[in-house]
Amino acid sequence: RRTILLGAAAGALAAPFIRPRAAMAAEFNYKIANNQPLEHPSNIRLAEAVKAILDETGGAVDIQIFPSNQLGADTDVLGQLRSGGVEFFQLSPIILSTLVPNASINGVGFAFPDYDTVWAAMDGDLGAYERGQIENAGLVVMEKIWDNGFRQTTSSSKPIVTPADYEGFKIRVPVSPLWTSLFTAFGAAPASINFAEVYTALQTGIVDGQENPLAIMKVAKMWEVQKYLSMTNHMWDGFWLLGNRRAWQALPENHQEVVARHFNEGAMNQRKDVMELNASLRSDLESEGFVFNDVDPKPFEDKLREQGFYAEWKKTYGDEAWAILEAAVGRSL
Ligand code: X2X
Repeated sequence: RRTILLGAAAGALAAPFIRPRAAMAAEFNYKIANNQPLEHPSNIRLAEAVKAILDETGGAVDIQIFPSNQLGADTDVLGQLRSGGVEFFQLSPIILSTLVPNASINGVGFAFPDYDTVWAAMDGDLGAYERGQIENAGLVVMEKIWDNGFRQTTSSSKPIVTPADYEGFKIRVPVSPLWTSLFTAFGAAPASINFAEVYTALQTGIVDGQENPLAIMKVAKMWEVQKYLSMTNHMWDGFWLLGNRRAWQALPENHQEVVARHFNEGAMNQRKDVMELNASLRSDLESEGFVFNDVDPKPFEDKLREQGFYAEWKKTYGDEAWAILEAAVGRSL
């Protein structure tokens, strides 16, 4: 059995996910990294998937999970994925846009009204479009995207009720031009900070707020450093499961099939887990101390339009991509 080195503190360095070792040395020892704590459904389903892959390949493909940014901040791990230092990586398409510009198109502000529309789009033409862009950039991507969720806004000082509440608001955003642009359009002061540093940034007051889906608020214990949780639902975000192309091509076809099948099954199960969690997360987070408020998205979308946000991003993504987005959400933006 592997030595257990699980660090108690978030950010513990290179602590491997605990899992019994294959009876025989594996032919392919691969790593998969992500930014989420072990308790997040992503890592629970990933643990199942890598175990099934190990079993079904007769011990040939042994993939170790490195959660919680143990291999580095997201933008660093993206570099490791490209060089082959890490073989697999789960990453938000919006952060991935630092390498694949049009991958972030699902993150356009207020584009998606609900999850049904999200899954039809991401399992349909919009997802296929993003995967095509990702493959053109030299990376491998699994077919099914994992859920991060609809993003909500937290603050240490005040609830966000109207767009004016964002004015001058110091908010952490993940590293991506789309996020910076969105909050700049609201007159906020966005700071690009990798997830690995968010808790500390909030604790030390470098920023007043941040935005994330409820499941992340829970596993990252955001109530310890934030007070108000405003249901802004300003974008939907997921995690593509990416692969290094050389590492992928080194796998025989029958192993590729097993790996892809279990990763995609993991995504489908993780979506259900997050959905079930969503039903209880609000009351759960309220009992942890968060003060919730609901938000009417209409004035926020109007403000973005007035600021030229949609026109600017239509130009950036191009007419073809924009048409796929509008078809996916069933309206013009
Ligand atoms: O960095 C974030 O806020 C997170 C966890 O939601 C993403 O991966 C985009």
